[in-house]
Amino acid sequence: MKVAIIMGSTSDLDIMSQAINVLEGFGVEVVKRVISAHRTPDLMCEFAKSAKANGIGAIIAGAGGAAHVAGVVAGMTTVPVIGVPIQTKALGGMDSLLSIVQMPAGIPVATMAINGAKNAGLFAAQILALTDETLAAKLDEFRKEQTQKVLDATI
Ligand code: RP5
Repeated sequence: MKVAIIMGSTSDLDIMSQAINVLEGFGVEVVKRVISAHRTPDLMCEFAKSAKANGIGAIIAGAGGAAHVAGVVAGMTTVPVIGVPIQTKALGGMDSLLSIVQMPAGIPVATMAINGAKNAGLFAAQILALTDETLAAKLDEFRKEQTQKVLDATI
């Protein structure tokens, strides 16, 4: 299974590349697209409706401001959608967070922290790992190394 990482603008790439790096580091195939709910609504619909048939196991959607792409995509597919609110200059990303997190009952989006793209990548990997033992082993190893780094830390 693949993970799709979509974002509202190329200006989101700096943050969203953290999700790309995590997933590609685990050897997960990543489909990357700029898709805007407002600027390319037809593309967004086409992408969401074909995601499952295209072998996408999780969708990570990053956007800032009036960040609607995660929620609208979630309304058109049962592939799990993970939303990443991107920090904004005007409102610090609270606008993005509130645009993504408060979904109506029935259409869930797993909302990460503001700029939380790394955790989005890890969360998508954990979803795929439920049916992929090799990936699950890589995640276990990642956790062990992370724990060891804390244990080894000196101050
Ligand atoms: C959103 O507006 C994008 O996701 C981006 O975070 C923000 C600004 O977009 P640009 O004006 O940089 O294209 O749609």
